[in-house]
Amino acid sequence: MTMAASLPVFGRCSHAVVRGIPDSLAAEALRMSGGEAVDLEAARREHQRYTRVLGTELGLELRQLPADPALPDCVFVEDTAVVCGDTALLTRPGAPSRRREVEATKQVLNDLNFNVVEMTDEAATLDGGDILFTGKEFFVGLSQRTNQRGAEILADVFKDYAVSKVSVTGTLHLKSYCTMAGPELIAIGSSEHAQKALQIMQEMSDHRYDKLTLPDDQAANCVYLNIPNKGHVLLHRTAQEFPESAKVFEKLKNYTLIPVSNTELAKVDGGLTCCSVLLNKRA
Ligand code: M3B
Repeated sequence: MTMAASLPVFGRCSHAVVRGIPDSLAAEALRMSGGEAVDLEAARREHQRYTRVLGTELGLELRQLPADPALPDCVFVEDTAVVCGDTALLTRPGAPSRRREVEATKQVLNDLNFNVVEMTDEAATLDGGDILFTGKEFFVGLSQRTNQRGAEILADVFKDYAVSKVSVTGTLHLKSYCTMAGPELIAIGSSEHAQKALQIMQEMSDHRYDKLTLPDDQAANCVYLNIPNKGHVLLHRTAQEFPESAKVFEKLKNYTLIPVSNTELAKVDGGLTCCSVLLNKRA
């Protein structure tokens, strides 16, 4: 008997890589603009809940990397790798102070037997927060952190997929105002910058996506997973943080919705996707 190779299920994951929050985050993490001080204890509480949701509630196998005080932004592991199928592209983060964050991610991805590719070109920069994988194609945000050369390398590595570039304005990363909220469903913020980016992505794409418009750009950064026996699962920002956006999420049918607050890391431009690298190691 022959069996058809099964198509990958969008959002299916077996493992999550997370990393601790160093004390140095409070004073030294990069931020777009000054503002309120980070309450480290509250940040760690929120991060612990995020980690428990992925590990305990959703059953993903966790790889928890220790915080490195020399790397104030190290909790934002998403920026260090782009993983699709069995291939992991280690990034060259746009901020020089973040380059060494990649080392710990490299080790864990090697341990998990991914086909690990490094971005060695010194002209290239790329942060994972600028990479939107829709299941059908990649969009790469050209931003303060990700450049043309970085985008070209990503396109070379993931040859099976179309890769389109979109300018990121008004914020740090492409995923600061859009993520996937389900298969073929793009969560998008309401700001002019976000709407413009969506319009460009739609024009460049051969696919049609549905959209979930959130009143708040920050709320458009959510984490979609497809969990066996649970189906569609979405981690999204809480009603306390973004009441109007929470109402939009609450209207989704056939979803397990998991509100996760992220008030502290948001002060240093971090969202929900930033704090994990999601992997699928099939048996
Ligand atoms: C944020 C890094 C902040 C550094 C993530 C994606 C969008 C809202 N201080 N990194 N990947 N950004 O998040």
